[in-house]
This record gives sequence, C-alpha cells and structure tokens, in this order.
Amino acid sequence: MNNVFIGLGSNLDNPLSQLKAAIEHIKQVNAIKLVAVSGFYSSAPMGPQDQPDYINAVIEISTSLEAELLLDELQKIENEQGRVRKERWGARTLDLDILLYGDEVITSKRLTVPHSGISERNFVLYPLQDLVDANFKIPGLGKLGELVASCPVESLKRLSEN
Ligand code: ROI
Repeated sequence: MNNVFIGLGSNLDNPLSQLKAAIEHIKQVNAIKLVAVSGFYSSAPMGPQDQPDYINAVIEISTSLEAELLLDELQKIENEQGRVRKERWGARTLDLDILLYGDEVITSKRLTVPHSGISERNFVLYPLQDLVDANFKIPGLGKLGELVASCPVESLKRLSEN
C-alpha cells in the first residue's frame, strides 16, 4: 500500500460542497482507503485575480493503485463533478492534485510528483501541516516545517466548520 497526499481545490458552484462530495467519491473507490482530512481553508486565487476565492484542503489516503491509475480515478471524479478545463489557471469546480506519492519522485508526461507548485503554495503547505509534523520530508524539497516557514500565510484562513 502507498501513502499518498492529495490536494483539493475549488472556486465554483459551492466550493465547500464540491470538496466534501469529492472526498465521498474518493472513499467509494475500492482500492483507496481514506486516512485523514485536513481543515478546510479559504484563500485568494493564485494567478489571475478575476476569479472567486478558493476553498482548499489536503487528504491522506492509502492505496494499492499505481500513480497513473490513481490519477485516472481522480480525473474521473473531477469530470463527474463538472470540471471543464478551460484556460490555464482559471476558475474550476474541482481540482484534485497528487501532491505526494509515498517518497517517490515521478516525472512522466502526465504527472510531476512531488507536485511542482508545492513550495510556493500556502494553500497546500498549511493544510498538509494539519496531517503530518514539521519534520516530515518532502522528496527533493526538504522538511515541511522549513517550507512552511518560508511561505507567507497571506490571505489563507482556516474555516471554523469542518
Ligand atoms: N489558487 C488558490 N488559492 N487555490 C487553488 O487551489 C488554486 N488552484 C489553481 C490556481 C489557478 C493556480 N490558483 C489557485 O489551479
């Protein structure tokens, strides 16, 4: 079994419900066991500013699926929840990113793991910090605590309701 962290993001069509529905869909995949869910956070968009704020979270799963088969399952869920791929860095109903896949480094046509944006994305690092401790090692990038220390919290806010 592989321990995997997945980043969830949405800024359209009731983002909090989108994330919760995605977690329910992920739980229904046979080869996936849900281990933990971070808090839910709101944040200003990274990239074009003419789009709504995002809700983000990170989940930890345990899975027997190879990385690309896992990606297939996640993309199915994105599509079922109405994801339409339009402009790069534009608004989206649901984004499911494989952030970490065990301690593997993957660079294939479809996948870059650890996810390429991790160290600049407070909406990934802070939720991840809800699930693992500061000494947790991100392959090739160092300890989570050090990445968090050099990534300003800015507008990121933890929602009170989970
Ligand atoms: N900005 C925030 N705050 N959260 C996201 O999940 C997110 N996802 C994206 C881009 C458009 C880069 N901006 C984001 O894909």
